[in-house]
Amino acid sequence: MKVLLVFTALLAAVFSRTTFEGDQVVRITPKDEAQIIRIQEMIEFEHLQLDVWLELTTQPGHPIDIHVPFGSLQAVKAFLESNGIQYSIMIKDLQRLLDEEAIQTKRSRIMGQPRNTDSFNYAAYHKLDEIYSWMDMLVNENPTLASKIEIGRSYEKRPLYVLKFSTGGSGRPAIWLDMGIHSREWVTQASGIWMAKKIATDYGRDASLTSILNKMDIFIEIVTNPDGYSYTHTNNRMWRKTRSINAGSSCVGVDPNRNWDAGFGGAGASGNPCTETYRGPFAHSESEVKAIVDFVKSHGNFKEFISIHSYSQMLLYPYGYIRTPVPNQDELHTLSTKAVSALSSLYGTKYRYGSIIDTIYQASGGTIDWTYNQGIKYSFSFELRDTGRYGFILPANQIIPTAAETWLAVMTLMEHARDHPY
Ligand code: BHK
Ligand code: ZN
Repeated sequence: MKVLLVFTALLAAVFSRTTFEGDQVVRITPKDEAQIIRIQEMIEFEHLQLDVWLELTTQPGHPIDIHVPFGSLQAVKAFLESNGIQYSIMIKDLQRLLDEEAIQTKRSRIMGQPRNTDSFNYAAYHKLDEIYSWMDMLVNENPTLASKIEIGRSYEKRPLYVLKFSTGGSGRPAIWLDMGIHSREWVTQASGIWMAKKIATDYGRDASLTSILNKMDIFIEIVTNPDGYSYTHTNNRMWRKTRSINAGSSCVGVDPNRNWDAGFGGAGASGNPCTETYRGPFAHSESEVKAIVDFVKSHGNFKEFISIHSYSQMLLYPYGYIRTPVPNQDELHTLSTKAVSALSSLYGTKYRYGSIIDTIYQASGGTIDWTYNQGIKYSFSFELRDTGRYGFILPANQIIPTAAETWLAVMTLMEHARDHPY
């Protein structure tokens, strides 16, 4: 009997979904360097199980959002108060927000399986198999424009699919877009779906997109981290990293945005597998990263690379691992001004922009630093909505507005690449 009980408990531990009842997301605003150091110490205290959602910058006066488990709340608040550090509660009960999201997702499913990409619900979050079925429908409906390429397999052997939009030619200059390299950033995959549909719809109708596609190919990897994405649906909505097993550690996963061979192992990443910014054992150790590396190298003609994250509303360009400005920083900055202004023209959404290291913080081993160093001089990263009210749990009714406004910025970036061949 006792053995059975222990076994049942073990099973529950292995298969149960992580819940977040009473957990809060706390926004902390340090007023000086000393407070930043205290906060950093608190984050590194593993026992508290803190998960940094957003570090705006490591400068005084800029907020940090931290997901605090229920069991650590008292200790964290006492610590902050005793150090005179200002904080506010962004999310009062994380699980309540997740339950609401799950209800919305279920509600959207009563429509049943869509028969084509027109009846697909773009205003809802979808599971991996639904997204993969949607890809097949899109390709079937647009056989002369769209195709699907499997560029590799994830750690758990899921296919890594890239949609290719091409009107012909061979080895044309190309534009890359990826979403969901951090699996919990759900609005990014959802926006990717919307954008791919937009491309299929607008080709031959919208003059600017048509002229882009008459010169260049567009590649989109919508679910860049499918193992993580699947895990966010089945086990832990807040999963960020890959799902690879780390030798000598019980902690799972590598941060795929610290795993690239650009300043790999430097400041702005962690060597501890139990952190959310673990860089991995070596550069390109993650098959999800390696697949893109191999694809980009063998293609050899990518001119623009756009990697999409959420949240915090920012448009970023290299570098993240060093302070040295890139040679075409002025061009990237001016272009960012234009892109952000196009974005805000739709709903007034405000974006900050600049280099990664100046705008967020030092981050080594990041995607667009590697692509830039490969010679892709139009390398950008977005951080989509919002600025923290919902964070990663952005309500589904914001998917289409987010995708539509972002698309205006993406079009601006693509038009620039079209008009400045190199
Ligand atoms: C974005 C692009 C390049 C380097 C860093 C970032 C910020 C990103 C990160 O990897 O720390 C923050 C994040 O996931 C939320 O999208
Ligand atoms: Zn991210």
